[in-house]
Amino acid sequence: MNKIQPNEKLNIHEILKDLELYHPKRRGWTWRTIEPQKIGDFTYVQASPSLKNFVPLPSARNLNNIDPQPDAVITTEIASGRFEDDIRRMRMAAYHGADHIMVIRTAGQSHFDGLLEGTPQGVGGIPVTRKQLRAQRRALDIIEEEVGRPINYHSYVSGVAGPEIAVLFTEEGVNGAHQDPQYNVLYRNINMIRSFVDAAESKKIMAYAEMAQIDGAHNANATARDAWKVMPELLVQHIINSKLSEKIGIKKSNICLSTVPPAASPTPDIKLNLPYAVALREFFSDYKMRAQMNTKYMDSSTREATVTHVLNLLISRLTSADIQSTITPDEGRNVPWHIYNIEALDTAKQAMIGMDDLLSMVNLKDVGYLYDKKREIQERAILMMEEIIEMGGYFKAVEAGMFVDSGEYPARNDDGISREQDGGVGAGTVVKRDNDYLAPVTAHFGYNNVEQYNPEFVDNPSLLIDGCTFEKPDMIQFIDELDDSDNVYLRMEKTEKYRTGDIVKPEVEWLGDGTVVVDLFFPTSIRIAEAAAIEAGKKMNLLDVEVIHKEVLHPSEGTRVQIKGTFNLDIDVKSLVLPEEVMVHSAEEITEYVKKHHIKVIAGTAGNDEHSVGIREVLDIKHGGVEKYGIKYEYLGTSVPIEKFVDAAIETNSTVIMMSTIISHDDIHYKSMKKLHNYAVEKGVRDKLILIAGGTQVTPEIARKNYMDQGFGRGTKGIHIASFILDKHKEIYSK
Ligand code: Z97
Repeated sequence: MNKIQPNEKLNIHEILKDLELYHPKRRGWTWRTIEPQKIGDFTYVQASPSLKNFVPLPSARNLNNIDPQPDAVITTEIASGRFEDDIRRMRMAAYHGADHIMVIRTAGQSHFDGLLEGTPQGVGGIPVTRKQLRAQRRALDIIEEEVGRPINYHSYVSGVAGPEIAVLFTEEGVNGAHQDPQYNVLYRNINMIRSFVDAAESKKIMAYAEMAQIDGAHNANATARDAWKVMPELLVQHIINSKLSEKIGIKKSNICLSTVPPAASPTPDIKLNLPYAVALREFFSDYKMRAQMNTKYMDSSTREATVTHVLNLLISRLTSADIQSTITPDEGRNVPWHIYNIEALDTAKQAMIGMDDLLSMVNLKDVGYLYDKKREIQERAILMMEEIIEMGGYFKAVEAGMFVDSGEYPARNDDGISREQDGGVGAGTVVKRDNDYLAPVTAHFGYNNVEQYNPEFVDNPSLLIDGCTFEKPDMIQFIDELDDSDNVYLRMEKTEKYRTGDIVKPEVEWLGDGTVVVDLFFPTSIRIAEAAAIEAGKKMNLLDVEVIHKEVLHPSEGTRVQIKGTFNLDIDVKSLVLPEEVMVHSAEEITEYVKKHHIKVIAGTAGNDEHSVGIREVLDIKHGGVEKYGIKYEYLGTSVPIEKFVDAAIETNSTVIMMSTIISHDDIHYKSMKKLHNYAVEKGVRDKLILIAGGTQVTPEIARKNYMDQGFGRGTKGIHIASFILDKHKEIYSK
């Protein structure tokens, strides 16, 4: 199973088969190929080659479905708790332009002093295990082949089993990882000495495997009370982790700073975030930037989160981003809605392509506010570094609560996170290596007395045993499952009927979960609207109804509420009546037919409707309208009285009426159709005329119910209408 067609589903059973024999085909991180692209009429400068298979942005429909790709690697975080479901999501994400897929680990895994095996279900993430990694990396091999671009697979080298995880990742072809001992110390309360010793070992391994490393400084601005005040500290945290990584041997081009614009509007976003971004890029110009959006000020509104994301993307384009992360409002809502992952990927792609080559048109000023503010942030960071050195170093500074304090350095609020040197998880577990210590393994940090056996193997101790698992993957012990009540096979058995696509059910978190979201508006206050929304959900027969978002439109006039609930019924695909597929004839066939028959069209926009773009697109030759196939038309313009269509058809001896109806309030579009038909009947010409109605809100079946020969909705092209005219003309005139 190496290749797959877009119209085939990934077979998860196949991916899980013979996993013990699978080994990753490469190690290390891959950047996009960055080169200008000429696509259609446009040249893109900050760009990379298009994909083989993709889903373009919705409006690319009007641009020959082009899908220009920006230069930055684009990230999505996928971790629903069931890795088997996430594999399908990775494929969707790749089609939308993701080439960096980060798997969040299950809550609590960082406090496990060892590796997990098997495939248990996770909470708020995935239990990262060898089997889970293998299955996903194997699936990504297939997916990357399909989209034609390498996909970087990523997770976290953190917690008390950091080095073990780093070894596992190297063995299993994980391409990137977060690694920052400060994260362990501050947010996971893991002992600081243990964290830094483990970091040295982990980073050495990551350097060997050429993984990209992302640090954890951004967690300070997600944790601090006033995120914009921690800007100096963020620089300090970046300095500590990147210098440490570099000294241990990670190459600079694989050291990625996790940069997050610390503020979000309604603060004056760009005035705070741009100087920070410039300060950061200037200090760390040797390294890469992993730009992530701000989650601190993200609420449950997807709209608001998207605007924050776009403003963050503007910063990325005004400065730089080598990896552009997308996290979704899910981090605000804490619900894994996969659809929002895809939306966020599209947001990044759309905004980055939209702001292509911005800096060839605008300059960042190097005098005035931007310069002064940037300089101030840098000076504060240097002062903080100096104070840390004076205090006796990093450990002392952490003990003194220097980090994540809500005062802007040098101001202090004395509410920073403080940890004891001899406290935390794993305290007292670091022991000095004996003089004859020896570990015959590749990429091992620190003292290793290889000389005692063979001085020639100092640089590669594993030669002492003829190679370790890094060189000889067959030595890896693959453990399949350890828990026979919590594993992928049991989960898949329960959802098997949904796997082929013959039975479907709405899905959000897991296959077959039946979860739906409903948007409701009530003309009342927020308290009443919330209760009313839950009641409405129940009356829709949804189970487990919960409000996930609410927004006041006016304190008494109205509230918008979003609920989620479970729709607990299966839909048998065989029982569905599918709308007929629109058949199209070849251009040659239509042109030949039109040459031999008298076909003339009367066209215009009906009633009091002034929209003309849509109808012109299906008429004009330059948009590929019916004219392209030799069909002649008379265009009556906009706001055409219904009777006039028929009168003009009679007058000009026309055979077809194409009536455009864009406005749909009060179903005026369908009312106009009925009127058109009735008037044609009244005039005695209905049998000879082909009546067609089109518009963005027109549904073909409803148009036919309203006596049209055919209706055409959004996405219609000239060829669809011309093909229909051909068929209908044949039917009427060959009688
Ligand atoms: C991001 N959205 O992309 P555990 N190490 C570091 C981290 O920042 C994190 C972990 C480990 C975020 C991801 C926050 N970051 C979420 C430097 C997590 C995760 O497995 O939860 O212990 O570690 O950065």
